[in-house]
Amino acid sequence: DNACSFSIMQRAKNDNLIQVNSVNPRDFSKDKHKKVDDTPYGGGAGMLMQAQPVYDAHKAVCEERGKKIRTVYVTPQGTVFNQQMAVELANEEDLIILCGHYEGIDERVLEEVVTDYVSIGDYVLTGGELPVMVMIDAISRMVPGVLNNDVSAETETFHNDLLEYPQYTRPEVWHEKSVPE
Ligand code: 4GY
Repeated sequence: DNACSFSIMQRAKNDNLIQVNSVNPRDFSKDKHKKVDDTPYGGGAGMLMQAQPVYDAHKAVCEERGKKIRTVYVTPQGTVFNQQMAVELANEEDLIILCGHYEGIDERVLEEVVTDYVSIGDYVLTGGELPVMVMIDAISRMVPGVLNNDVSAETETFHNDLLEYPQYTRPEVWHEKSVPE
């Protein structure tokens, strides 16, 4: 949530256009040391997040909202995220983005709670935190009112896949280069 506390995102929150909350599976651990990870069956490096704390954290959010909530898991194995997906997800009243850590999450809980598997690109990061923040940012700016003029969201979305023309501001001549007609 702190990562979304600047500039456009902060204004969007102040204007009640978006809300960003985080829920920590550790708070749902039944272990006396608040353990949420364990070694993978079949061996291999690292640790996995256990099903129970993730499931209970997810369940708590859905119960608080009184409904099932579309749930995205960010993983390099997912469908590569694009602008159209950002627009579509921005239409959801509520959205859960599940963030993996260590080597990932026990597959059984993913089978039960995840509705969409999304990747932010074909490379591997150390955790799901950055992908989650990328998605929150890209989705939030597509919520009506978040950008100053909702024309600019529209322009960028529909004006041929993201890229605008080169732009110029004052001064009219800089390093002997004039602003084109
Ligand atoms: N790329 N797109 C990505 C990623 C890291 C182990 C699961 C990506 O979405 N996520 O690289 N994630 C892994 C690290 C746990 C997430």
